Amino acid sequence: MSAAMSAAVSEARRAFYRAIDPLGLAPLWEVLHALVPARPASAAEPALWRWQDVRPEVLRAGELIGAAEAVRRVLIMENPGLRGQSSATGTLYAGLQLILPGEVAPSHRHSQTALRFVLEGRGAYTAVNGERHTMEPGDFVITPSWTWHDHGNPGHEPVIWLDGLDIPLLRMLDAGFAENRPDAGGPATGPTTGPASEPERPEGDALARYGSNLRPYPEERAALAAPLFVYPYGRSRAAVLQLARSGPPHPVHGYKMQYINPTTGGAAMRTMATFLQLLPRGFTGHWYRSTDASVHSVVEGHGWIEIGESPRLRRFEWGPRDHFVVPSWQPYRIGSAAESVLFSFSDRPVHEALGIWREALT
Ligand code: GTQ
Repeated sequence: MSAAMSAAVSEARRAFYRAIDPLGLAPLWEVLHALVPARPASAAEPALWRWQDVRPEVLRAGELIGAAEAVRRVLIMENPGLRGQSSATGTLYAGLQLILPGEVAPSHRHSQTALRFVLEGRGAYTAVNGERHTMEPGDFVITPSWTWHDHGNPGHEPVIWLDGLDIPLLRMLDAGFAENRPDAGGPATGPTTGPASEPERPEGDALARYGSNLRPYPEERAALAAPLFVYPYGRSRAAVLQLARSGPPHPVHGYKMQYINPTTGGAAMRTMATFLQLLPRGFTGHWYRSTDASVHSVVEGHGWIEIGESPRLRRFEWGPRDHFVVPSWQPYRIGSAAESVLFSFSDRPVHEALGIWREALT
């Protein structure tokens, strides 16, 4: 085709697009390659939030707004490729929540599922459907979809934890519902004692019922989608440490374990998978990629991660309480300078439920 002919064709096509636009029609052929890409091309970017940079700002937020006024006093970790969307990845939200001594974050519930991973401080609790758990660093706590929950700090130190939620996913599905607890005072019929919910069961109840390799007999209908909502760090850490003594590391993942729902054996939550991973000192992982995007929280140790392909290869050095994101399908390899423990969460259960999860060594 001559240049003059192709100019005439493209002008005719543009006129056609303008003509069909008012009818709510658009030509597929202009966007097909982006709609049905050869491989995922995530708008999310590899990203790192250094604890030494973000911690002072989280504490500063505590001087500017109270937990009750904020409802949840959180600094959102926004992916640089998704600014303004409150998203760490295309489907996942991550934030750093602060609760100061004497504060209460009032009871509410929402269809989004939440996870907490405690970063710093002791003595604060999360209450889920009437049971409190007093949190220690490294504890992993679940708030299943549509369960009442509040947070409080009757202790003496500021407590900071990582919030992970499926907020962007539910936004994509237009499936977000939320409500505040009307009296926030415990059982619907019980006395009102202020904004903190009144415990209905003693602490440790869920752990005894579902977290001890036992289940209640005769079988009782689990009250929650995630009957075990607390995974104390001491136990999880001991498991990965023991694993590291009994065989060689996996070439990609080191010693990695997945938190499970003990009544199903599957992921601890319906939309988010959670992992605890030990890397022995001097470990260098094999290059790897998978379709689930993940958020990582360093618990102990020091190391590095390389994400992406040249010329856009990124390298982050990480240490305790640093956070980083690995977007979908970006190749990465992870290594350690010292024995390290990392917590992570991803949208993998959604991929698996839809039959679209993929992984590859690269
Ligand atoms: O604790 O319920 O970081 O609803 C964002 C939304 C925390 C929570 C967040 C929430 C919560």
